[in-house]
Amino acid sequence: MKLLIAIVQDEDASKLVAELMTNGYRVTKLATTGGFLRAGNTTLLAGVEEVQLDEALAIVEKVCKSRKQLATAPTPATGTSGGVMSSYPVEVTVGGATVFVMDVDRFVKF
Ligand code: 2BA
Repeated sequence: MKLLIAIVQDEDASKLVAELMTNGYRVTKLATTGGFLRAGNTTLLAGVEEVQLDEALAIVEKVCKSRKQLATAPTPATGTSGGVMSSYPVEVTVGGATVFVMDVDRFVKF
C-alpha cells in the first residue's frame, strides 16, 4: 500500500475529494497552511493500493489547476541593528498539486 499526501489549493479541494471518492478512494482532508505564502491550503491523505496509484495521481493532476498569486514576502533579515521590517510583492505560481507518495509498512484498523 502507498500513502498519497497531496497538498492542493483550497479552491480545488472539494472537487478533488468528490472525484477521488466517486472513484472508490478513501480520503482524509486536513486544513493546512503553506510556509511561504502563509495562506491556507488543503492536504489530502489517501491510502491506496499500488495498482491504483497511477489512477489516483491522474485524478489529482486532472483536477488541480495552477494559479498565479501575488504574495507579500518579507525581506530576509540582513542584520541585527535595523529592526525595520520591509516587504515586497512577488508573483508565484501555486500548484496544481504537490504530491508525496510514501510506502506504508503496515495498515490496520481497529
Ligand atoms: P507555500 O509554502 O505557501 O508556497 C506557495 C508557492 O510559493 C509555491 O507553490 C511556490 O510557487 C512558491 N514558493 C514556495 N517557497 C518559495 C521560495 N522559497 N521562494 C520562492 N517561491 C516559493 P507550490 O510549489 O505549488 O507549493 C504549494 C504548497 O505546497 C506550499 O505552499 C506548501 O504548503 C506545499 N509544499 C510545496 N513543496 C513542499 C515541500 N517540498 N515540502 C512540504 N510542503 C511543500
